[in-house]
Amino acid sequence: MFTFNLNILVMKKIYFVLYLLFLTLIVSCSNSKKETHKEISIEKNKINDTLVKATIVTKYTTGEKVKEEVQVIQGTPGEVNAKLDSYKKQVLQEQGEKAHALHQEKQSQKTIKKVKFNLNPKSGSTANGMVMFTEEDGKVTLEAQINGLTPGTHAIHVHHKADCSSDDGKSSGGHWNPTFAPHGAWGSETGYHRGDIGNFSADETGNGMIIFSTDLWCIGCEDETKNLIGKAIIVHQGEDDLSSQPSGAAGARVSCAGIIQ
Ligand SMILES: [Cu+2]
Ligand SMILES: [Zn+2]
Repeated sequence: MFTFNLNILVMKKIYFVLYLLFLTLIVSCSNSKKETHKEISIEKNKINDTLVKATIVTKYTTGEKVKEEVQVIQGTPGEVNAKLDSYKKQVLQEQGEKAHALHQEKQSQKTIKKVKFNLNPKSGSTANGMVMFTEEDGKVTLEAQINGLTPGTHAIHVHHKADCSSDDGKSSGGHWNPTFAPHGAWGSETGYHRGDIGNFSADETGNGMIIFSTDLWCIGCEDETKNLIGKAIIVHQGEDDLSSQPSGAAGARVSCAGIIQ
């Protein structure tokens, strides 16, 4: 009965062409078969504004050639609506999945470098702990946890050589200073060593920690003014006064770790 009604009505065809903007995404991520866009033409019954036919044209470029895929959805108004809706949902879902996959790919391309090692007691101390360097997006973050210290302020630096063999830690050399700057507070206008991390404090139980980030370091890169590998971390008994040359008068070296991969 309903089909009959549709046939006798004077139908005016209205075509809508929907350019789905998000489809440009496909162009950027598919390989040889490139989908340029989709066009959806909708034929409507003028009187009660219901859908009777929908035509989906998908255009592809394969090299120089442009190809079309035509899909016609026909049926009772309810059927066309339902099919078109589910088709739109499917397209949206596919786009979402593609965008997600692209995002995941980018994420996995981002490399995070990490080195982690133990700090060992020196100069007759009990100071030990863990040091971790993480490089991400051109920035290196140092996280150090030190236990067995005397309560109060302690200096921590990057020293020249990954050699903790001597009992006093002096085998690690002086402060790492690839730019031949004076010793100082990190960021100081008058200059500072690339190893001048500074000070941190240990609580009354002798535990301390420090987190420090900079883009002036790297883990294993070519630039020797930035590369931490082959250097050492030294924790001192005393505080770095951030001015005394050549190393801030921080006293004995109580813990040492070689920065190796
Ligand atoms: Cu030092
Ligand atoms: Zn220094």
